[in-house]
Amino acid sequence: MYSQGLIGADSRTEETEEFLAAFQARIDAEEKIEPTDPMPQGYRRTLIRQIGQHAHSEIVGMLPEGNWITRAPSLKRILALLAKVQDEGGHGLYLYSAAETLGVTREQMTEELHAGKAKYSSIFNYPALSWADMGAIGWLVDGAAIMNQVALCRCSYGPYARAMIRVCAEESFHQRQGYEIMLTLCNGTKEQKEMAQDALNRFWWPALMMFGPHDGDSAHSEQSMKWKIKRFSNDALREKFINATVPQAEFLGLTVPDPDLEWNEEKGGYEHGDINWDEFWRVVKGDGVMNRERVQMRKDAWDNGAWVREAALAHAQKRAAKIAAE
Ligand code: BYC
Repeated sequence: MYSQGLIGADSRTEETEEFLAAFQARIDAEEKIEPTDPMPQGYRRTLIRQIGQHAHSEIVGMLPEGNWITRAPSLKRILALLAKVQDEGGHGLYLYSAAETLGVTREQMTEELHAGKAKYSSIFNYPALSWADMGAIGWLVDGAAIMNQVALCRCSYGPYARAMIRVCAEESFHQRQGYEIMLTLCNGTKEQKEMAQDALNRFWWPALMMFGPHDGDSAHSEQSMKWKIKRFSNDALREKFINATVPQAEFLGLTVPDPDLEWNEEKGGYEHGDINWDEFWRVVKGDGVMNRERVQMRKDAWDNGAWVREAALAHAQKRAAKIAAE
């Protein structure tokens, strides 16, 4: 299989100082690294980890919203939500394909997710309790995802950077549909506005956690930024997100649930309260409210879909045999 060949190519390439310096020079010159280019094992491993986690986040991320499709309040809302959830499935597929160019198979990545070995975004381990959560997820979760992914469009690895361009275009539609749900609720009855405020209260802090641990606790940031996989640090993106989102909350007439949030004129940005990092690590390590249920749903979908994969394979084999016999 070609992917095995790629891994082999790395292990044959001795990582001499000259090799590493030449690779870094390509990165510094803003050249894109392509699948068949020689690359350090660490660069390959980092990308497989990050792209794999990103793909899993898209696929697991379909679950909280998928659950609301039949309960959306109008035909228009059903159509928009259905389209959004389908887009997320598509994003997962581009990302699994991008990771496959690095020599890992989709089956391996799926097995790791099901075994609880591969991570996915912490945000999807929180429940979606009300219709307003569909607004908050689109507005805040997709809003945070875009803030991170716009930077990834300039990632040094070509297939990942190119996948991100399409993903970002679709995410901006997702963000707008979420904000529009919030706007409708905030211009509605007192109960609807309270529902929107409640969703903001529950999703604000988990959305900030999506950007990852503080820079000081981020194991991979320094090397990933040197390799231009990441272009901004976790804290820098989190601050950009807060600065962009607080005025949007004000426009909705909602209160951001952070009493310490304060504009700092000097730095031209907001100061914010402490993030509950104990909660973050608990959720990342598998002990959030929804972790077990989310992984079980993915396992069930995989098992229940086995017949589809088998049928597709049998059909392809039959066609190939027919063509060969012609
Ligand atoms: N959740 O050294 P660090 C979306 C892990 S969803 C879970 O800073 P890195 C969407 C991290 O993996 C958005 N784990 O790591 C879909 C590492 O653990 P390992 C998905 C987290 O990689 C549907 C450890 O903590 N977006 O689009 O340099 C509907 C130390 O962290 C989290 C992406 O995945 C977290 N929040 O930076 C709506 C973007 N944060 O691997 C929306 C691509 C950290 O050593 N990924 N960890 O065991 C990235 O940009 C980076 O991987 C991160 C973390 C900024 C997330």
